[in-house]
Amino acid sequence: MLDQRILIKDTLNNIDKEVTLFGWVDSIRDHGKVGFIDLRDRTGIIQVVFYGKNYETIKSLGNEFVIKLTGKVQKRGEKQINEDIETGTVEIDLKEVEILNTCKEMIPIPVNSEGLDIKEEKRLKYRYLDLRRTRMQKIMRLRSDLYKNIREEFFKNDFVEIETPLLTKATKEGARDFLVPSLYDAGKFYALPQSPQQYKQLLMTAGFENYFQLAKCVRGEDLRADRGFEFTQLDIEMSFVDREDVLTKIEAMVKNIMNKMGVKMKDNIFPRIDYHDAVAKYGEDKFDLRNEQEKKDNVLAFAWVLNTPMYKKVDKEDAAEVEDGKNGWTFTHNPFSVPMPEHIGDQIKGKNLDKIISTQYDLVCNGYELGGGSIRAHTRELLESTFKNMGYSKEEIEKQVGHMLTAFELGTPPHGGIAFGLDRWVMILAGEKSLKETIAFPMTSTGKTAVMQGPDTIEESKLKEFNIKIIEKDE
Ligand code: AMO
Repeated sequence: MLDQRILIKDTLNNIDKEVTLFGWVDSIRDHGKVGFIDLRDRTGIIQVVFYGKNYETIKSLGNEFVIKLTGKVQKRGEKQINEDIETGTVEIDLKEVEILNTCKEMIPIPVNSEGLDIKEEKRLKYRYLDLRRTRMQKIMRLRSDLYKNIREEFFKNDFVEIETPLLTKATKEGARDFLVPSLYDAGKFYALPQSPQQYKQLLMTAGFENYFQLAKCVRGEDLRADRGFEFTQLDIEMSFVDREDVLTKIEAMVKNIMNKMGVKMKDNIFPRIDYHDAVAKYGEDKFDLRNEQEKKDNVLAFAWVLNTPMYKKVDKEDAAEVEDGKNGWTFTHNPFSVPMPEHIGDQIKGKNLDKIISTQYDLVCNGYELGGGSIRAHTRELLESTFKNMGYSKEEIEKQVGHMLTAFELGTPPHGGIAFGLDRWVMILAGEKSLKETIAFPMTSTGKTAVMQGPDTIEESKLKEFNIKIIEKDE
């Protein structure tokens, strides 16, 4: 099949030649003796003209039929040129057409529009159709391009890509866990990773020094336009670095990736803003530094937010925080962070918790928190002190992070890292307002999976296998 095929974009190099094209019927305009089919493939759209030939087949065609056709590529007359499509200077004089598959007349959602006015439920139920639209095709390809450029940049800088488990134990990132019952250890549960935080630190213990991963993360937190249960991080960790090393190195790599993708950035050097100044000036620790024109041009304005407090008072409304902070104090970002060197004394003594400043750095872009990270605890004393400061007993610390403490006593180098939200990054690059526009099969706003309608009930026999009993939920 494929050896006969040329792509629509290549018709321009085949003028006056007979070609074979495969694709979908984007639209048909039938004027009786003469008519037009707009044919679409992954590279574009082309106009096909028919003059009565093959009329029986053409009459039975509908939008989104899958067809194979042959015909001659011919130049259009001056007046017929269509500036809106790349192949607008040519058209195909149809010779033969073959139907490879049909499409029901009442297609559930139109695919030749932007799609933003269609109900979310419908778009996600028929996501495979929704993804056919040009806008979604562009975003998915943009995402793929970002991944490619990230990988190239990290490999160039001597990083190694390593995968970490999906079925694991609870990881503390401040949200609630998604649990998976064990089939082989009845009554026990795996937790899906909120991030690969602990594993990436253990990879530093393991001596890899420069690690990255495009990692799936899962968190039970309130859904918002820029937050999903499931998302992807560009996760990074490096050994023998301090805060300045990470900021310098990561900033250079982010700029290289953006430059390669032809993205305009507001600043050559990303501004660094103190957390307290940001909150005083913008009301929160994320902000948009662009002016109106830069917003129209989709310029990216990156900025670092530094010197965030290490601890905060527990928000009693937040179930995860209540669980994490036993004595009313909890971590602001990550319990594995360390304070700035001048605050380590207070940290170890458990003094002035409200004044301890963390090594945490966040990278803000166009009003969103794009990434965050820190220098980590790499000794038993440092990690234990954080948990002690949140009111944990020795036994509780051991149960929570005993495995990390063990590793820290076996030659763990000083290290630090960062993670970026890749869905958010694509969303910003594409100028979209919702993460869902950047994910092939996202969940609905109420947490239902696209197309397949999960979560689902399971049969009684399966429950038995897992040793699980469903009880009525207390209101
Ligand atoms: P943090 O929790 O800040 O850090 O996450 C890093 C980045 O991941 C993105 N992100 C999300 N994107 C979509 N939906 C969500 N629910 C969601 N939650 C987070 C954001 C955020 O900036 N382990 C640390 C990183 C580190 O310290 O190295 C962590 O996960 O863009």
